[in-house]
Amino acid sequence: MSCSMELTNLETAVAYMFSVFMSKQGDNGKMDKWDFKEVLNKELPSFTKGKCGDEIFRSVDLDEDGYVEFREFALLVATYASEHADILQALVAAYKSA
Ligand SMILES: [Ca+2]
Repeated sequence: MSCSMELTNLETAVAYMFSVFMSKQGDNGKMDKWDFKEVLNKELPSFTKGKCGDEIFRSVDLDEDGYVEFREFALLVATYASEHADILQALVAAYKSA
């Protein structure tokens, strides 16, 4: 195993996803609805366009505790990626041309 801390692009993407969650989690280690909706608008607008933040929150909060845990957040991102090939292709094209 390498001792280098150089990250691959995929590791960077996963680390960024975790850092987004960490920046908005409360003292209980979870994201409340207000911060979750802010993250949706700021970080995932391509996937959430035209959708209701409250509905997304209800579908993401799998244990129905009123908060989003990292596991629930990661599942949301993975679900968006796996179920929206059209959006992903547009994002990849934009990424490659940047
Ligand atoms: Ca929850």
